[in-house]
Amino acid sequence: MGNRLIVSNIGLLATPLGCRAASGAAQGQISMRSHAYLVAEDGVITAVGNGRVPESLMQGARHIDAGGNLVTPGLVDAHTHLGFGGWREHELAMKRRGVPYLDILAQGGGILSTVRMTRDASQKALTEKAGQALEAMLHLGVTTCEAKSGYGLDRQTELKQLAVIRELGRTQPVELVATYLGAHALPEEYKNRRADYIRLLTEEMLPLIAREGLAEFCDVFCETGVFTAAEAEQILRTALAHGLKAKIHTDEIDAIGGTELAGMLPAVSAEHLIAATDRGILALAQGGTVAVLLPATSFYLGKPYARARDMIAAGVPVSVASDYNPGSCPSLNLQLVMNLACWNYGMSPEEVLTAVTLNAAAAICLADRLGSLEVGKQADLVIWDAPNLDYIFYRFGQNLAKTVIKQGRIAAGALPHQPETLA
Ligand code: IZC
Ligand code: ZN
Repeated sequence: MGNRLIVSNIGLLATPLGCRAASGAAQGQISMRSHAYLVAEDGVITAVGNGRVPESLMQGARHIDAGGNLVTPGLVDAHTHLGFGGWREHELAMKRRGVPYLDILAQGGGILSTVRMTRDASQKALTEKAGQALEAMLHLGVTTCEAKSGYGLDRQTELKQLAVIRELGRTQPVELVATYLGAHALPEEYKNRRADYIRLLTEEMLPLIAREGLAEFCDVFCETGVFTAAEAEQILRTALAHGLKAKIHTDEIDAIGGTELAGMLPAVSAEHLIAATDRGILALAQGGTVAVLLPATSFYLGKPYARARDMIAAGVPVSVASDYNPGSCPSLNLQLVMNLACWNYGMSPEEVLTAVTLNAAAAICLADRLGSLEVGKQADLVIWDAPNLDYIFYRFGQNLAKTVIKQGRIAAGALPHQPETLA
């Protein structure tokens, strides 16, 4: 017999179902099973049932009593800038005076100040810092996380950032998916040589990263004063030709065509979308592109909230993610993000659950294995300190994840009840 885990006495097992992003009305249709149990063998779910666990299954199993609590899939954070040197609290006073995010960047601050600090940091220091962030995320219920580079911009530091992600993927429980974001800003040393920088990305970095398998996705910050939609298209088409998959930061501040590009390529996901137009939303629906919305960034930058309801109505699968980064969202708390999505996007708790599980998994092309609790999927789950799904949107502001299980093993948190292991 394999390595069997049984989670019994689940008050409510709430999960979306399927191996693809859920869109439209289906985003709010989740399976709610009362008095449930779940069985996993070698980290893969082999049974989900109701009532008492059959005695035959209990023999030799590791057993966790969920204490009548809510169980959901492990949370997936589909958009983070996980590894960076330093912080940017020195920008707080400027932000409070109303200096816009893009003005700070244009003055050589913002992303470019984090680039300087990341170039100066050792790989060891970056690994320790990002590792601490992942540990905090894990305790909040996050079992999988996308992580972007983009604070090196030069060859050496981008490779250092990707090496940090790779090392952490091997040494701590949160599963990581790496994204190359060399097109995050034009580095200062290329100030008057835009075309040269794009050539560095397309002719040197992307072929190298693809060849060495250092990232699965390529992302571009398509925004006023950063990269145009035409530049984003050139970079992302090159990435696709090398076998990477496409993501795009677009319509965070201004709508300059990146969302239409995302739907046309199509990109796997388009992220931010605060300023998305009707045409952009239609393009995402046509492309089957996942909208990754980042409400904590709207909160922190004092920006409007993305049009999540219009996107859902148009049939765009919506995910929500943290955007953890030192500039526009210094928080990694995905539970806070879930609450903001509920109250500021007008999404139902069921829609938000799908957004941070199945649709987030789809945004990183892992929905065949992650994002729902059903036979054949990986046993990544959270036992909450909550009796039902509404409760985690109601008791906002504190960590309600109690026990976090990654691939069939307890990765964080206390046991809800004393474990009752049968010999
Ligand atoms: O460091 O400001 N929007 N990239 C695009 C960011 C925010 C991260 C940052
Ligand atoms: Zn971002």
